[in-house]
Amino acid sequence: MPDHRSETHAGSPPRVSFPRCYNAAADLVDRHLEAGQGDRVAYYDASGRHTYADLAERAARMGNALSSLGVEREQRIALLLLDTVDFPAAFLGSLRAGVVPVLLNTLLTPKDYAYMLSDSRAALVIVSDALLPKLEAALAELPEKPRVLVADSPLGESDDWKARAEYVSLAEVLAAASPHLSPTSTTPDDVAFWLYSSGSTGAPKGTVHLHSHLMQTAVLYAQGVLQIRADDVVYSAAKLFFAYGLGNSLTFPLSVGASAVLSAGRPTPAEVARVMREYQPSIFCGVPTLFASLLASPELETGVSPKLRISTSAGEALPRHVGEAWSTRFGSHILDGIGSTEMLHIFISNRHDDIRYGSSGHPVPGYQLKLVGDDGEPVPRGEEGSLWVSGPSAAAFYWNNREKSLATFHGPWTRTGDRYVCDEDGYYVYSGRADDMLKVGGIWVSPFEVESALGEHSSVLEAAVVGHEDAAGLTKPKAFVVLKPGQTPTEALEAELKAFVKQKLAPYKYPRWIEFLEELPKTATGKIQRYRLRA
Ligand code: 3UK
Repeated sequence: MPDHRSETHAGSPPRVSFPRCYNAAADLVDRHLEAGQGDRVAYYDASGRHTYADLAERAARMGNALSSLGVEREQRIALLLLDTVDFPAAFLGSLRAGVVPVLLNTLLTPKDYAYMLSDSRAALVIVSDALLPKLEAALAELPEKPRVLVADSPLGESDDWKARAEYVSLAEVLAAASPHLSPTSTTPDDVAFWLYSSGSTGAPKGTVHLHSHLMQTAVLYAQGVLQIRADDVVYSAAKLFFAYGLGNSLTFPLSVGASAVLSAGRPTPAEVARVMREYQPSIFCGVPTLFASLLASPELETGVSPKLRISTSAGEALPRHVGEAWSTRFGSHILDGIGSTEMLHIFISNRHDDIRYGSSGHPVPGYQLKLVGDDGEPVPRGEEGSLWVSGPSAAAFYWNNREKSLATFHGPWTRTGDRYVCDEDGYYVYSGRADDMLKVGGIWVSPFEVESALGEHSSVLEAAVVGHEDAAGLTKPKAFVVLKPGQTPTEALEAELKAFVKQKLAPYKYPRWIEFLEELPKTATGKIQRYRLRA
């Protein structure tokens, strides 16, 4: 497999070039074997360590097993898998065979899976044993049932499925398959995999990505900005089914021959601390809620991972105080960056030597941005606008959804639905979703800004702000607040929080009502469901 060249000419963005015949799975794995690096560790998981040579063999067996089960090139299969080495093997084996894996979020409901399986027309599902009951409930709703391959996982509670004729054991088909498989002669533009992206309205959209997109994100973001190296050990608390986790735990480490740690369980503070202690990762990837809860819990003591050199945060904006507290406590920084399922990974990010907490940083070289006003014209520097992004990893389209495709993908440009300000120094500062903005007294208020202000109060764990009608029918901010353990909601605290926000922000932005909750309603990927709070 020819090597990639990322060429940088002064003033022009880096370009990654691909040969006409290109298979991403072969590119990510075979080059390390060809370079005599087959003995290096690609993955650590509960079953042990897995070298690049092992991974190559598993992926080849997987591709052959799919063919033996009648799955053909360009057909879709669904992966409903926890983070174990079976996930990269299934993903890479599919791509190698030209089969298109559809990555399913493991936290969804049977109803969601029924929709995604019928929308994608997946010919086969590879499911972790622990998730089989949810899949079964989904399959009950489908007129045409896909084949089901079941993978053993550390979370599997029973082996009862092994006695059922309709289920095939993944371990058994892999053992029976040949360990050699030449990569299918795909092109950089061939469809490689799908991810489902859920919006605030409508059904989730199958977001179609191409073979070239993986290496684009690896070269532009991971190598260019994150500066991942062969001696790194990556631990991403964000799982592989999420575009963020797929890059962190698969594309990025494999692109340079580094190692990744996979953990099948929920990333609780205790679990994160265990992995940190046991594997000493040099790169840790999380989401803001996790960084905040790690800081608030006693599990993760200072010095737990002496090799940690950098962490990344994405999914939602990292509050400034969280980044600062983390840096102080652990002596290494968090790089906040914004990415999306549509763009596959991060396209605006902070840098090792240039971190401004409270901002997403600068565009990742290779991506172009524009901030436009309501008239569709670029806004002046310092003014808020809708963010559009252009770059070589943008999804081709949404499957089976012409209307949403047209609304999001405009030639080379992708509409993010986010509102941003580019400040005097060129830092991009997130100011909320286009669809969550509030007009208060005729002036825009970003709920996010109010949430960050509340988050800076020492009693507050997290907060969500939505628009709420007052007696006059006018929209004003309302806050839902989750207090830190040990704090009690009182009227005095409510008054204190209001005064706190008034003093931090323009006074009209303060929440007129505060409701205390045990937890915020969130999507399976951890985003606050403001529509549920509005209801
Ligand atoms: C929001 C952020 C502020 C923003 C993702 C990294 O989150 C990812 O993908 P999704 O499709 O959501 C995309 C939307 O999430 N967002 C993400 N990161 C930030 N807002 N600051 C951030 N740092 O609204 C964006 O449009 O779930 C993140 C890599 C790959 C991803 N898919």
